[in-house]
Amino acid sequence: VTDAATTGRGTGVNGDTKTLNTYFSNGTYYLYDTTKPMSGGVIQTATAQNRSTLPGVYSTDADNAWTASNQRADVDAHYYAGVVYDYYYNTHNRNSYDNRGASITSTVHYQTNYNNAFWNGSQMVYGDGDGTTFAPLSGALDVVAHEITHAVTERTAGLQYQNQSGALNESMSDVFGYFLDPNDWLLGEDVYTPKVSGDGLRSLSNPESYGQPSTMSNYVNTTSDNGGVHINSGIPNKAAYYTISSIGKAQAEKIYYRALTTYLTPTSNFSNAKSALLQAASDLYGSNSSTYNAVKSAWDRVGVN
Ligand code: ASN
Ligand code: ZN
Ligand code: CA
Repeated sequence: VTDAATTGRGTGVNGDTKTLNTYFSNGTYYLYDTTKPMSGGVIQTATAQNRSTLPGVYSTDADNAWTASNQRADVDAHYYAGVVYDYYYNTHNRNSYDNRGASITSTVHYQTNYNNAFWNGSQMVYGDGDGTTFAPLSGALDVVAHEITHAVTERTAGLQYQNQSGALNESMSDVFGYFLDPNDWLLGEDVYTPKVSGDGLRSLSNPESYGQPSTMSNYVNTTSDNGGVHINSGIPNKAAYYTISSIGKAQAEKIYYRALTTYLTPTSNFSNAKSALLQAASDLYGSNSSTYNAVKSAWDRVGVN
């Protein structure tokens, strides 16, 4: 009878305080958000307790003040999942990754010193990092947006995770990471090398600074990393940088979302992505618009025909 949606507060990975949508049941508080218009779906956050079993156990707290040091990763995974849900709902009228209000589950404290995060086809998973290469990875909004966008891509374009379609899959996650966190062109700067300031995992504006190509002439043919999906993503990422710099985020995010959900397919390559984005730009702004021409110019500049 005392079960209720509640509002708590917590401390994030980088020491910031945020308000949390929580739930009170049987004398305990949960990172369990029932406030979204998900028709039964929830945003819920669990801990793997430094083991590998997923989803692990619910993150709980006795007094709804989530301020312990080992709760920081839980706080940010939960809070940023809500931010990303709200972005897709408010900006793109999309209700969760499946557009049917599916619950969004996150697990933090995966394994020990784990320097990565991923979408496993059912949920988000975040390592704590080793403290040198990474801080707990849920502490970066762009990382959370990157991983949840993998779920959106899986349920829409379905871009196969290899070679050019895989690099496009990666790029879409980075580009939506930017749309959620547009203060810089870096991905993951809030959790990458916590002892070094000013760097990130990748850069949309300067892919070369993190070892990625930004033109087709430097495309990397490799069998590692599923055919270089985290390498050649630099090429579509640079095209996105040129596009956004030219037309602004508000138009670019509409074009990218429409291309991802309407025109891209599992086997799309870079040339197909250029066509998909141009078709989306034409639909939204006209084929004689400066917006359309900016998208074309962006892909021309990275050498995609
Ligand atoms: N963090 C990586 C990514 O989302 C995990 C992976 O390689 N799939 O791309
Ligand atoms: Zn990814
Ligand atoms: Ca960023």
